[in-house]
Amino acid sequence: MKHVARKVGRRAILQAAAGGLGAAAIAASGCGSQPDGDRVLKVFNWSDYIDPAVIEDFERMNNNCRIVYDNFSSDSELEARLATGGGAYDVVFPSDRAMHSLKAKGLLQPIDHGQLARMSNLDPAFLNQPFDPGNEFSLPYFWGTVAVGVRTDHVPGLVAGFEALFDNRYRGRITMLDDLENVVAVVLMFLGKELNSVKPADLLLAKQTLLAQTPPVQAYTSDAYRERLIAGEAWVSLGWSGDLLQAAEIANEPVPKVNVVVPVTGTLKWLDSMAIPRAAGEVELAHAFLDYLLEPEVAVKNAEYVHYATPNRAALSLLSAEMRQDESIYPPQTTLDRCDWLQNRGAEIEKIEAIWREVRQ
Ligand code: N2P
Repeated sequence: MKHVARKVGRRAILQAAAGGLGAAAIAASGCGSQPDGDRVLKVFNWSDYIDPAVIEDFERMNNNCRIVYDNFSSDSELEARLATGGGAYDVVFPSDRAMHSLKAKGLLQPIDHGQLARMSNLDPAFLNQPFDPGNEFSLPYFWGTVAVGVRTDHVPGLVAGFEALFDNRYRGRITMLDDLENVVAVVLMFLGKELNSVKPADLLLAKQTLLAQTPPVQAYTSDAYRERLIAGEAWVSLGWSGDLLQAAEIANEPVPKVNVVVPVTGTLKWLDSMAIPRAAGEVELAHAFLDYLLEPEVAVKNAEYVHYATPNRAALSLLSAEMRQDESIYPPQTTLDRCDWLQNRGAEIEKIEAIWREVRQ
């Protein structure tokens, strides 16, 4: 597989992944062809979220160290794995809303800024976030939005927001993220409410809307929607911007079939970070990997592969104009002004969890 992927490039990798072989398997297979170095770096990341060539390059440039690369599909999966010590990971990629709990539970270790030569490449606008003042435990990796992927060959007319997700005409063809906070936020926005609301009346309406939507939902998934959209199995998918754009890139040859809608009325925005678990064994190599990902050429290559927005200012100026001007990746300021982050709702999160239990039972 790796052989094919290397020979014919990125599109083939994406297509191969669409054909059932996950990016994790591809990336992991990239380690096998080289004589193993002494060191193994264990990386735990969301699916379809790194250019496999970046992994291979890092291995080659670091005495043929080996990267073991696994995927998770939710923040809770990441936290559970770190809490039980499973995987013994050296580098992980939590989202903004996960940081509070990972830090509070002591699951991350401070990043030694002195071991990083390229931190200044990062846009200060993405540093020093409320979830990690001073970037003691995290560095920004990518940011993006929650968006809707639409199969235009099956869904007529213009979809402008979240409405198609709740349209009975697409019964059995809708996929939703398997992510309670993202989904409840989206329903609240669809209902014209504040996405972080914990008001009982708002949450009751959100629950009723989600329960009514359950029959038309084909699947709750945080990774397989990409393949389902490409295959035309799903017609309307709630997903993360870059994954939907990866689907569009593949599906839209030779004719456009997938459109990515970032609602101009606003949506959820998020920022994922790179972090080093408390229990990491290869701390120095982990820092070297973080620093490598901050290298502008590497960050550009990675951004062009994953189709997410880079917080790396030095990389942004090297990005192709096509990508830089793509408003599904970098929404216009007017849209961003109407977007919001998930807030840490403390114990109130139990109300959201209770809704999710009913919807997913
Ligand atoms: C990449 C998923 C992005 C994660 N497949 C959103 N936090």
